[in-house]
Amino acid sequence: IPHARFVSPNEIRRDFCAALSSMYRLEVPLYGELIDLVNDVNERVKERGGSWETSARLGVERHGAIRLGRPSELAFIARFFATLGMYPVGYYDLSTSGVPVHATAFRPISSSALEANPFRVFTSLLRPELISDPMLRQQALDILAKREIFHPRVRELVTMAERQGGLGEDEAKDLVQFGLETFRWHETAFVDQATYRKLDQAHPLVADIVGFRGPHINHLTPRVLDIDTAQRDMIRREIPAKQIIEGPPARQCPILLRQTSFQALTEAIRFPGGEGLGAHRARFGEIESRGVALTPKGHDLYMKLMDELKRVEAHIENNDEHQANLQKVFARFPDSWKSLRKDRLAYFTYSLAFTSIGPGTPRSLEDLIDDGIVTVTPIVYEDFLPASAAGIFQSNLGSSSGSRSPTPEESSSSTESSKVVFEEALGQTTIDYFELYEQIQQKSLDTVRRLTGGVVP
Ligand code: OOG
Ligand code: NI
Repeated sequence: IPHARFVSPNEIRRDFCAALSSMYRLEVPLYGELIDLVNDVNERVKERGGSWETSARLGVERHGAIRLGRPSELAFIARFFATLGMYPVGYYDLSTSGVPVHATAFRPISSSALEANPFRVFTSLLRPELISDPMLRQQALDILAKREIFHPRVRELVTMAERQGGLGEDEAKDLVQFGLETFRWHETAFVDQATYRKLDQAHPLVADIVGFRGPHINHLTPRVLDIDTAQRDMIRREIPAKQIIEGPPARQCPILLRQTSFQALTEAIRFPGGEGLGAHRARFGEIESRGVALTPKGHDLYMKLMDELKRVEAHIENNDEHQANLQKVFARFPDSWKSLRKDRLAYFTYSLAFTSIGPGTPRSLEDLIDDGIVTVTPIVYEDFLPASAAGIFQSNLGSSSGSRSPTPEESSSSTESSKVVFEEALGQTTIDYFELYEQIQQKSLDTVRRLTGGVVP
């Protein structure tokens, strides 16, 4: 039991997320516009009573993304996020899509922490071995070795939190305030103009990571209840939206994650020593709608149908056509909560609708559900989709040139071995999200079983 004088990690996370949102609103005014648009759509959806999921967390729910350069930066940010109750879930290898990074998502993991505030940060780490020019690779490593992305007070507070098991009120406030520094935008590059150009030619992402003194937050995504309407609203308001909504189609029973974004802004940057102006594209806006978490079996079906879609359409720019194609292909993915549950394609929690059930109660779980005694609730997908992430990266970066994708041999064996490298940098293993959903489902079943006297199989 944590000491009473400590602020709960849920509270620190909530405060940090709110502070980050305020900072980003000032940095990127278009983000504020997007938030207004999303709130507007969510209100309309709630009015027509048409959402499967309307929990209190909706209005404050955000995910962000940062890109780190050095293994030691990843190791420390893991400790920082732990003080906010966020842990590394999932491993995403983006090199298979030609993006020279791999990643995890820091997020809360228990149902109660997710309900308190589900803030997540998609955190990438540069893979310098994918910079093909060895001279430039070495130069990038030398530059990264010289930077310090954390405020000294943050280092102090994280160490203190680990030692004493938490932070007091003033310390938690400082952690939020000085923690923001790592996520802040710097208009002045960390490198001279010629170096910036070389890094940018290798890959725009390399310039974004190595060229600056910190891993500025590059987007902060709210959750929207009707992403198709939101996409149309973006276009109507002349927000430069990405063409295609990534992920599965609209459904009666939404699955996984659908995302769209507005393209990265071209921002003026300066170089040290007043060397003149440059332009950089990093920061963008994104919105997402979340559905039910799928089991490995459900994920496999999802991947299979997405592969089939690729055969139907090679490259598509028209979202209406794309959505129509998706609808056709996904007709084979069951679209009722009952079938998703019975086919074990998705995860659910089970709870008792009444505090006690009388004698003569039906005995099977299915009977209890049919009689309304046990309530079934879909578990929200809290994670990311590598293919969508790659699509978002690419739509914001233009084409890559000097960085290379792994060769096929590297690729097949590389995801497992690069995961080991990533986890070594992280200082811990990443958590398997299927296991988390499975545990949440199982725990709820155990409780129902206990409350019904163990009659439920
Ligand atoms: C991260 C992109 C991944 C998502 O929602 O899939 C992501 C990045 O561009 O750094 O945020
Ligand atoms: Ni995102």
